[in-house]
Amino acid sequence: MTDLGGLLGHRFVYTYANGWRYEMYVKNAHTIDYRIHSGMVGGRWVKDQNVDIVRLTEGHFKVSWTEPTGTSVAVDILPGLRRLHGVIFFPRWVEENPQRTVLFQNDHLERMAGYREAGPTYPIHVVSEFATITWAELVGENDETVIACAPSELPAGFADRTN
Ligand code: FER
Repeated sequence: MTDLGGLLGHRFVYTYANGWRYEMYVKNAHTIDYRIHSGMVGGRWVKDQNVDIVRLTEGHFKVSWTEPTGTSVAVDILPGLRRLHGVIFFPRWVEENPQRTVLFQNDHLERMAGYREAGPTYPIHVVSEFATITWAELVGENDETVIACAPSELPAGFADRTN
């Protein structure tokens, strides 16, 4: 179950059933870059997030990680079905002040660590949602140009494809 061929180097744009739109670039077997186009923390973007990636079975992958903010995420991706399911575990301080995390996180890692330590962490706000993948493409691994600007600059067509 170690063949990540259908996932590595791919860019996915997807919309959760609650309307939140995300973009994930699977940069390599242990790293993602991403942008959040809309939702509770729309406008947020991150490069070089360390993640755990496994293939559960043919065409079904799982990507899991914990952010510097303390937010944890587990995403099941089924590229062939254009289907995805994500569970996001938000610390209490993010739910209370989501705008604190809406930035290019790489430039503010110490600030995020400070917020994480200050909390409060609990109760965790759990968001479990299915999503439809509206854009999937193979761009290749370790390409720094794929996620290189803030989410507002996403070309409109990326969000509209459904097949
Ligand atoms: C996703 C769900 C949540 C995702 C990223 C997050 C890149 C990150 C959340 C956060 O840190 O606020 O599908 O994909």
